[in-house]
This record gives sequence, C-alpha cells and structure tokens, in this order.
Amino acid sequence: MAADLTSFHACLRSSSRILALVGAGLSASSGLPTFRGAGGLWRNHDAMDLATPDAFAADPSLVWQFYSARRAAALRASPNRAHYALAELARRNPNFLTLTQNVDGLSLRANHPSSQLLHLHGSLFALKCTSFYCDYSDNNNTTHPLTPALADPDSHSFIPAADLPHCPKCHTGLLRPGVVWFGEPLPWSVVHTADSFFEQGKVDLILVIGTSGSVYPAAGYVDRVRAQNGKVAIFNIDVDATDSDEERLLDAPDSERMQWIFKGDAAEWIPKALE
Ligand code: BJW
Repeated sequence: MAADLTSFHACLRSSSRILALVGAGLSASSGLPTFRGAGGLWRNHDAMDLATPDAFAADPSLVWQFYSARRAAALRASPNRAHYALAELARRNPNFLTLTQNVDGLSLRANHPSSQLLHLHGSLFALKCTSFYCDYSDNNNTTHPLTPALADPDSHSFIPAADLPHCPKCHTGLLRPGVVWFGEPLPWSVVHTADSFFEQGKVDLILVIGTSGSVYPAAGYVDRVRAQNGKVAIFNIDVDATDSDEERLLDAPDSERMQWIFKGDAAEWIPKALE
C-alpha cells in the first residue's frame, strides 16, 4: 500500500525540530554497496568482520585494501537526489540536523551545511596514527592511492606493513582510517552535539533513511525520538513491515499516526517527501 505523502507533508510543515538518521541505503543509488544483505560482501569477507580494531591488528594489509577500495569507490561516486534534498532541507530549517552513519563524504559533496551534519561513524578520508604516543590526525580526500602498494584495487597480494600508509608526524606509527569500528566509542564532540539537540527541545520528527537500524548507539536516536512522542518516517527499500502493519498505521486517526513507511529507493522518495 502506498504511504500517505499528504499527511507526511503536513507533519513536515508543522514540525520545527527535525532529525534525519541516515545509513548506507542513502548512497545505494550512488553505486556504493550497503553493509548487510546483498552487496555486504567484499572479496568473500563479511564487511562487518573487517570493521573492527581486532581485524586491523590481525591483518592491516587486508583491512587497508578494503578501505582503500572504498575510498576509491566513494571518490568515483556522486551524490544522488536524496543527498541534495537533505542538504536543501538543512538550508531551509536551521533546526534540522542530519546524523549520518555514512563515511563516504557524499552529503558534504551535496553541500549539506556541515554545522547541521554529524558524522557518527567518522570518515573514509580521515586518517589517524595508531601509535599510542602520537596524536596525528588529518583529512585527505585528494591523495589516492595513499601508497603505491594500494594502487591496484583488484590485487589480492599481501602488502608488508612497511608499504602501508605511515604517519608523516612520528614516522613510525601505521596510519588507520578515521572511521568508528565496533567496540570503539563515537566521537565525543558528535555525541555531545546530538545530545544538545535533544536538550534544546522536543524533536518533532525523525526521518530514518536507508539504515537497518541494527547498530547502536546510532539506532538509539530513533528510540529517543519515539520516547518523546516524536513522529518517525522510515524510507527503506526493504522495510520489514507487513502490509497489515502498514494498513493499521494508515487507517489510524491522525493523532495516533506516529509513523510513515515509504518503501523504495531513498533517492526517489526523499526529494518527493521533502519538497
Ligand atoms: C535502501 C536502499 C535504497 C538499500 N533506498 N534504502 C546496544 C545493544 C547491542 C549492541 C550494542 C549496543 N550498544 C553498542 C553495541 C555494540 C555495537 C553494535 O551496535 N553492535 C550491533 C551489531 C549489535 N556498537 C558499537 O560497537 C559502537 N560503539 C560503541 O557502542 O562503543 C561503546 C564504547 C563506549 C566507550 C568506550 C568504548 C566503547 C560502534 C559502532 C560502529 C559501527 N561502525 C560501522 C563501520 C564504520 C566504518 C565503515 O564504514 O567501514 O558503521 S559498522 C556499519 O554499520 C557501518 C554503518 O554505518 C553501520 C550501520 O549500517 P547501515 O548504514 O544501517 O547499513 P546496512 O547495510 O545495515 O543497512 C542498509 C539499509 O539500507 C538496509 O535496511 C536496506 O534495506 C536499505 N537500503 N538500498 C533505501 N536504495
């Protein structure tokens, strides 16, 4: 059953404080694979198994090849219509904040105001020194590959540590991608800014776009909005909701209609929903 765009538009217009929680599905139409389900495998490895500090410690060659290939893919990709529509909503409404789990940089390249965009899981283009004694960090979306050994994305050859990216400051530490791996805390400043947004007033509406909602603490922001009786709009190509659930939602009186489910490509739905 089609979701009710008219009632969603009315809610959007009457909402002042709005959040978006976005995930890999937002960039799927830009050609970047999601993590779970189809496309979640990289060279027969589950992408989730590579996104851990233990994986990097055990096999930095494999993990750097994974991230180097993703840097290349993200640099080749272009933002899609949903990235631009979210950026436009941010310009229209200073009380709109996007919480992105994506590390691909496409929202920034769609000119999403950076003050209204929080990168919960870091960036493919951030680099950090792994040496305990060194505080080096930088952003680099211009150099690719980062070392000659990472030039061939199809190479399955083991790369010796000496040929992986090293810290230009201490000259000894291995660099790592500045993304948030499982078991690592989200950046303190990002969590603080998101918390402040909740403290400044009730969040009327959250747009949940292209995410499985399976990773915490990110998914917890939806629970926080629900707990405040805020409304939830889900945009997902494969929503795990039965037709009867949708019918129940759509048949409910406006006052009880707390949720919209828009099934399909976010790049199609979001521009229509936010116009
Ligand atoms: C479309 C579409 C189209 C497709 N249109 N839709 C509470 C309960 C249980 C566990 C935990 C908990 N709190 C913490 C944990 C542990 C853990 C966790 O959540 N585990 C779960 C798996 C159970 N969390 C953590 O470890 C976090 N850290 C932490 O909690 O630290 C605590 C701490 C405090 C103090 C000191 C120390 C520690 C960190 C989580 C970091 C996640 N990192 C990753 C990798 C980032 C780097 C990289 O990109 O490689 O982030 S994992 C991966 O999942 C990535 C994503 O951002 C994240 C979310 O995935 P996403 O975006 O939802 O993608 P998919 O593939 O899952 O879904 C895509 C969706 O799009 C699907 O639904 C499709 O249908 C849809 N779709 N095409 C619309 N065209």
